[in-house]
Amino acid sequence: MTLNDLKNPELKKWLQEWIDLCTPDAVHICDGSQEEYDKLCNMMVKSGTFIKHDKPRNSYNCRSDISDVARVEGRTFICSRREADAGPTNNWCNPKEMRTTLKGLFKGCMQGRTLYVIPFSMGPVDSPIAKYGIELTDSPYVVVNMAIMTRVATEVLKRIDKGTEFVRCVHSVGAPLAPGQADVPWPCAPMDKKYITHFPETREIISFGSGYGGNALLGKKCFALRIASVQARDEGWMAEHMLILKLTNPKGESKFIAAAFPSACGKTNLAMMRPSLKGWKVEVIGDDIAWMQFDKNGQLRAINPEAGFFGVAPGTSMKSNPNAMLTCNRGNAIFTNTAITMDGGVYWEGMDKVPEEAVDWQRRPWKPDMKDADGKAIKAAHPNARFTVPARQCPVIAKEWEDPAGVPISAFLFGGRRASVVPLVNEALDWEHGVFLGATMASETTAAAVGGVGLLRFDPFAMLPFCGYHMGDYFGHWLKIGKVNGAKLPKIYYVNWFRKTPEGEWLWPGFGENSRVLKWIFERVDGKAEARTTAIGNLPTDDALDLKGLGISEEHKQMLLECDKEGWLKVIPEMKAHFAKFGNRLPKTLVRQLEALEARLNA
Ligand code: GTP
Ligand code: SPV
Ligand code: MN
Repeated sequence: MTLNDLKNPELKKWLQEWIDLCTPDAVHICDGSQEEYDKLCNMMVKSGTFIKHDKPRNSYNCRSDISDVARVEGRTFICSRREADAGPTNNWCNPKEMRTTLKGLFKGCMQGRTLYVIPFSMGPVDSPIAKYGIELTDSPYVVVNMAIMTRVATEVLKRIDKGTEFVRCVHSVGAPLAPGQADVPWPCAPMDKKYITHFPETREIISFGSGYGGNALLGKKCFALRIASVQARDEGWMAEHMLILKLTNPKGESKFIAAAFPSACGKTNLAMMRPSLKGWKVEVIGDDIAWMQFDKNGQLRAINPEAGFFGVAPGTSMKSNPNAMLTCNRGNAIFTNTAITMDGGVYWEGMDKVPEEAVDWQRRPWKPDMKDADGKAIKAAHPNARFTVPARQCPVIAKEWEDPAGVPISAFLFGGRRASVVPLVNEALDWEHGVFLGATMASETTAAAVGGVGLLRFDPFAMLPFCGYHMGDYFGHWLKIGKVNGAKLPKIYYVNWFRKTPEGEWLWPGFGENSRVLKWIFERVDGKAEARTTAIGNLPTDDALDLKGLGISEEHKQMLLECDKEGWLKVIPEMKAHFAKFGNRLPKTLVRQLEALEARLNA
């Protein structure tokens, strides 16, 4: 398709305005074909952006600029008309002011580059839960990643041209090329010129200056969470930072579970885990985002709006996450900021075999024993190095993963990185208590966003950086979901795989062993497994959790499964301060939940 084939005057006007402002050398409308993908990858090999791997097959390696390695929360803005609608957890900017700033930045920003028009669907093209978008970008890296992560198709553009609504996404790396100026492998703009902006009322995203992950692949966090959360609020559904998995017991009975963990806190790993428990099976529907609606029978159904995995590479191995490794090994992958081995393969920290030599993510020679000036080991891969792979290649992709109707959800899990206080698993007393658990979730920060790592912060529902409106109203939306007439509500659990001993060792082996917790949850949903009610919720009774063969000491088991009253009482003032931020938009129900928790702890 070419620009001349388009008939929709609004669509044409929007495209033309951006073309006129950005002044690219050429415009290319993407069709999502393999041919197009191969052509762009070859072009990037020639330009020095990509290196082709010898293995896995048809895979590429890409190293970003060292200043452009993760999401930039400090440069991310919600430009709602009223400041109060963005709420205390978002950076707000007046939309008029932001548009003026962006106009200045975008003027001529694509000089020397091609503007790609990417028509994409979030979710199976024909699903009633799916939504469409168009991303304009001057980054071929973004085009090929979007081709894996979303469904790019001419059919989508045809439907948009006929009037189907879509989210307008505009992206530039913010690095125009003067005539004759040579390009760099990873063009981007300096930090103070990066802007990841959202206009919730007009369903628009405009992103400038970064080429990395959620800053640039606009279907992901910008659309599928920040804009979609606003659409979900307005239309009565849910857009959540959740994996979706299918859990099957030894009898062959299956349940679907969705789990919200903050960035780099274990969603991809849990979604495709290989259970250590015999006879149990986990299959994946999605590893990062869930869109959910009630069907006419009151059953909550979820789709994965994405089509690929943009997974954290470090820590991924045949031992920790064999199914992610096997997905990558099938080829068609893009590795960003990993190391390259001397025989043309890929390497990152935590992979099974450490090479004697490699080229690190900053293109420097690397050896395992190398230390920096402070004596710290030099990492071969960036801690937020990622693989992009098609979901359909995953050996444990569930057969239902593209079902347009979605899969029925039986349980929600919340979780995060907590070295202390939070037990291995805790069942909410009811929906409202579950919403309280989600609203008071906290987790240690990770390398998925630029900033400090390991700092404890409240991250309600793992949505702190992703909720496109006032978080107090978002809590209210969750409470409202609980009151939908005839709704079959999922049971809610709070899990923590990241407990540590006072000496700093992991208390829980995690990964495939997390199946022991999934088993308990499966059986609780069926009303079978035993629990004891404590001040913080329902915890597994002493023998309800299957810990056979783990070799966990009694002392550690106690730590993992206890209600640490003292620890929780210490957190109460922090929870109060956290809630105070939301002012009068904090639902009273949550205030009552907090008071009730305090009373139970003091009882
Ligand atoms: P995003 O893609 O950023 O949203 O991350 P995610 O939530 O999908 O996290 P992912 O599964 O990629 O895990 C992030 C890091 O945590 C990896 O280095 C994993 O190896 C590690 N990890 C995952 N699950 C566990 C676990 O059960 N225990 C421990 N100790 N580490 C884990
Ligand atoms: C996250 O940070 O939660 C991710 C990676 O899933 S990104 O696409 O960069 O948002
Ligand atoms: Mn994520």
